[in-house]
Amino acid sequence: MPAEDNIKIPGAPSIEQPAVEEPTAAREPLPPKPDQQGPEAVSATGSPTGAPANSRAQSGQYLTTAQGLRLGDTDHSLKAGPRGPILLQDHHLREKITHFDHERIPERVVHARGAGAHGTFRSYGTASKITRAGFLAPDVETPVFVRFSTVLGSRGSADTVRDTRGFSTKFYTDEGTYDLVGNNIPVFFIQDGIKFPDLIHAGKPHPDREIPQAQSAHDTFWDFVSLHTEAQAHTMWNMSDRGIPRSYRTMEGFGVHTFRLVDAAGKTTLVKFHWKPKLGVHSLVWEEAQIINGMDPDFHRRDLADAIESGAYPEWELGIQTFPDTEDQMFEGIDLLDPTKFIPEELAPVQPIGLMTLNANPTNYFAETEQVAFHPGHLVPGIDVTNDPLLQVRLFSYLDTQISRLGGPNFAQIPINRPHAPVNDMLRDGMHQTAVHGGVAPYHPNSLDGGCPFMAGQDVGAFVDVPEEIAAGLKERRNPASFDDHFSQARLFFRSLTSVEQDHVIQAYTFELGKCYEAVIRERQLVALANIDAGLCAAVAKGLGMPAPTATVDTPDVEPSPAVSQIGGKWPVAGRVVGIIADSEGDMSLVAAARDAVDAAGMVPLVIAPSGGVLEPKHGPAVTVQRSYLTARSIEFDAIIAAGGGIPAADAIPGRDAKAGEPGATSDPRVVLMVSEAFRHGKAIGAWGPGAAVLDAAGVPHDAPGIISGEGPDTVIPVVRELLSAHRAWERFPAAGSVS
Ligand code: HDE
Repeated sequence: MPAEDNIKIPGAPSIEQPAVEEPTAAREPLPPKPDQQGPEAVSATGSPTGAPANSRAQSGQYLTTAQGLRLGDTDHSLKAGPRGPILLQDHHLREKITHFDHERIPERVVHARGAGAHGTFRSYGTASKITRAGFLAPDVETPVFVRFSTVLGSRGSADTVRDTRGFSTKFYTDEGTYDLVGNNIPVFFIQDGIKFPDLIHAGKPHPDREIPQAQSAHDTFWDFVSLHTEAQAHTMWNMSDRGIPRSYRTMEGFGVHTFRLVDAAGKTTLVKFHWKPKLGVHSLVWEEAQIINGMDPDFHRRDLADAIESGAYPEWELGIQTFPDTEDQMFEGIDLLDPTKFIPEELAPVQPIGLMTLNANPTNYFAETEQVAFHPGHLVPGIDVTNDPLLQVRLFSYLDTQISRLGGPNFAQIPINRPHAPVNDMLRDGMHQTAVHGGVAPYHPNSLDGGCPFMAGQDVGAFVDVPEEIAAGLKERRNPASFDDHFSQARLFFRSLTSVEQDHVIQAYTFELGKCYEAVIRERQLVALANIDAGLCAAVAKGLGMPAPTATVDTPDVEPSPAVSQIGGKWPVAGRVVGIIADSEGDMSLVAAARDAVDAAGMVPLVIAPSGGVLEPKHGPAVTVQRSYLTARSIEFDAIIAAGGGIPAADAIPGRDAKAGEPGATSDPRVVLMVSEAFRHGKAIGAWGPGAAVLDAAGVPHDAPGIISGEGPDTVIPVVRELLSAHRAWERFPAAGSVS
């Protein structure tokens, strides 16, 4: 290192600096013992995960204690005779039980429920004009770890609740770790971080009974957001389909706050970060989401892991909206420091700057997804923060929370948190210290360790805080006047949606408020809705059986932003799940052809039959069954093909005109339920042969939108694929007729 970059103490004699190796570099932990060397790690389904060989899979020849002592018995405690008491001297028993007793760590106070994946980020280089961040230079590839999450629920709660989703990305760059800790919604409930405990206490289960779990449909949440009206815009996004994503793979991500990019000359640009999923932005419908919570609470976690394992790697483009770093930090009348506001893409287009691909599942949930520690203050040269008062509080909170969650200040040494850039800090000791630091002078300035480590200049990659001029005023607890408008962005979002999406919003408010016991809370929230949109208010009030109030504030009119709508466009169908209902009566060569065609289109075919095993047909080849009528439910499938589903002829009473489920019915009631749910949820449904009768039994008109009844897979599968690229048959949903 150049000596001139070294310590400078005014008035002190300069210290001659010999070129020495840095003695304080942390020593790597000792390598695992030969017995602990695991084979290549494999996932639960048997495929390699790509985890390192020393991932400590259970592979050694003999079981040992934590001290490496080989064990002859781990099933019986050491007792005074076979019926006698257990002896305190049983070291193995004590070690085993003590370790077990301490297996749990505190879950995250928010975002406790999550799923993670490894991947890479490749920069297009388009941002390098405005930032000196090395990982944003052209064609640089950076390893990443991403954790998606819900906010309100406990670690074991269900995935498809109505909630905001976290979208956190750790970029392991050569210049230090950069964390982009965002959400799937571009605005936030509060403008100042000091309100965060209030917001979360209101959203979490009631403190007396600890219910409801992972829900906003309860009195305390609506009490808070109806009183604290700056929360209305974010609440509106949560009540839209954004609150119930189809998959983590089909979510947008947003940095929410305005950040600052800095180029090599120190010139700054304000930016907002966006993640755009290559598969498009798609959601569940509310009834579907509720059924999933019971049928498969791990729906999103499973979807992400299955897609990665099958090679359908999810991808997102990272993009930025850029704004001049002006003195007032306003853009088109919107305060860039107000995190309850977003900037419509029509006003500031999102410019792509790189592509992220998630291509490996974690090897161990606890070690990686649970122990990963994100922090908006993990910055790299070229990216800096702004004075957004929500971001400012986050800069304190994330480091602080890890100290209780991960048991001390050394969490950066946990493998998933270790930077890929060389670390040469002067942090020492503390709980869970695993580094063996050399040297005698972990302080600065020093002469004993040769003065090392030296201070870097910007030319060798030092982080330089932007020397921002602050227009100081009074020291006071007050917001700027530009934070006062609480309703215009909720109006902007609602009026930008299509009529079908608006109907979903109306249904969501009506459901959530319908779960509130206190009439005064429902009344107060209806006033907030009146301030947002009179038609929305009237429709929700009607559903609640309450009078619609009039507006209390004069909300400014806004230009809609069609970019926020999820409807329209065609998207890749990779990884979409197609259920094929079959039974031994049908022509199995058509079922096999359908399965192969779905597979060839990059989708996942699952054959559903009366029982598991292999379907031995009357016609055609035997086909392996993936789901039985007992284990299948419509929610698992993005589209359904009915190629069977009848009750075996022997069980039906010929000629009897019976309703589904009654003796003599010709379709299994579980299949009828599956098809009628898929119909209600706007899913593509194809049918041929005996499957056509299932449509009749489910009351599905053959000519309804999104229904294709044909001769076999050749005519049906291409149409189903085309329908799936639009996600749902939107024409089947009612539109919000009563909205202004
Ligand atoms: Fe967080 N948030 N947050 N948050 N947040 C945490 O940090 C907090 C906010 C977000 O996958 C905690 O490590 C405060 C906005 C995500 O591990 C905690 C405030 C946004 C995650 C915390 C906010 C987020 C967290 C809990 C108001 C979107 C999951 C565990 C000032 C831009 C990270 C942890 C993961 C997690 C505090 C507001 C996103 C307690 C005080 C705004 C995605 O530190």
